[in-house]
Formats: sequence, C-alpha cells, structure tokens
Amino acid sequence: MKKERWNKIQIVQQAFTIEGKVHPRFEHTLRVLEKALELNQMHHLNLRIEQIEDAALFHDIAKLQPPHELMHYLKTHYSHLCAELLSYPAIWHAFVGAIVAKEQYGITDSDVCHAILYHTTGRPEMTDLEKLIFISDYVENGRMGIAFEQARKMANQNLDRAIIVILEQTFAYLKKKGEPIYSLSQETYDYYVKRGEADV
Ligand code: DGI
Ligand code: FE
Ligand code: FE
Repeated sequence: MKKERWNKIQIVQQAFTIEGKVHPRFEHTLRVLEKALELNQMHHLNLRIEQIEDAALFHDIAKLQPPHELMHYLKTHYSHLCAELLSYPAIWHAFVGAIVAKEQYGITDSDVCHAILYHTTGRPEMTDLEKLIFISDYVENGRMGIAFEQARKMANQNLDRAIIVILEQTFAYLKKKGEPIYSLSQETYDYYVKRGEADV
C-alpha cells in the first residue's frame, strides 16, 4: 500500500477511535474505499485514486458527532437550509462532513468535498466521483441482506440504475420507519428515473 494512503487511513482510524476503542464505522469506511476502487476499475471510470481515497475515507467523518455539534455546523455553514434540515437528522453528517473534511483535515479539492456532501442524498447530474461514493457507501460488502445484494449486483452492471435501486430501497426503509424523504433525495431519484427512460 502507498505510504500516503496508509497515513490517511491512520488519521481516519484515529478520528473513529473513542476511549481507546475503534468504532465499527472505521471498518465500514475501509470497505467503502475498497468497493469504490473496485467499481472505478470495473466501470473504467479512470478517476484519480487520490480523490477516491479522500472521498471514501472522509465520507462519514462527521457521523459520530453529537447532534448539537452537527447543528452548530449547519447553523454556521448552511443557515439557509437549517430550518428544512431539522426534520432530517440522519443526513446532517453528510453536510457537516464536507465542512469538517475541509476545515479540519485540509481536503481542499471541491470535487472530493462534493462527493462527501452528496453521499447520502445524491443529487441530479452527479459526477462520476459522487456516484461512486454514493453507491459504494450502500453496496460495500459488509452490508448483508437481500436488498443490499440486489443493489450490489446492479452496481456491477450499471451505475445509474444502481442509484435508482438504492433510492427505492432507502425510500421503502424510510416509509417503514415513518421518516420523511428529503427533497434532494427525491430530486435525485426523479432525475435518474427520467434519464433511464430517455436512454431506452
Ligand atoms: O452514513 P451511512 O450509514 O454509511 O449511510 P448514509 O450516509 O447513506 O446514511 C444512511 C441514513 O440516512 C439512513 O438511516 C437513511 C437516511 N437517509 C437517507 N436519505 C434520507 C434519509 N433520511 C431521511 N429522513 N430522508 C432521506 O431522504
Ligand atoms: Fe453517511
Ligand atoms: Fe457511510
């Protein structure tokens, strides 16, 4: 393994270590990187490995922060979205992660920060890097069950169709839990469904 990648992994492991114990989120993060590298090759995306490493390793960097800290970042960096975001605490870490990666870990590449920002909701017209992280997050090999297997298979075949499958499964999960769909998640879904229809 290249030294730079190893160093970054150490930094992320440190960030996910609480009272001397490494949180399972770290293993998830490594599996997202592994999956992203695999899909990059499989689909000949030719993305820069360093961008994949940074986006995958830091995508959940804010996931373990307590809600009041996440809210502080939302208030200072996304004040225009704050009121709406109140009803969607599960997606706060993506918005905050993009800021933390930049301010605390010196990730200045805006493509990478966007991939972190959109890793939970997606967005219409995602870049290949954004798609790669959005999909790899969901289909990394540690997620077990029929729904994940199905999405994993689709990710090997067609990335745009995998986005649709992932969002359909996420919406079904949210419905079961009585959670609302965020506007951007819905826009992502509508965009990729429409694109899929245009392609046939
Ligand atoms: O952080 P991870 O667990 O690796 O995965 P993630 O960043 O995709 O976050 C998954 C969580 O986000 C899961 O609990 C579902 C939730 N989520 C995703 N899209 C939406 C959402 N929650 C709401 N309320 N609305 C959404 O549109
Ligand atoms: Fe996440
Ligand atoms: Fe994740």
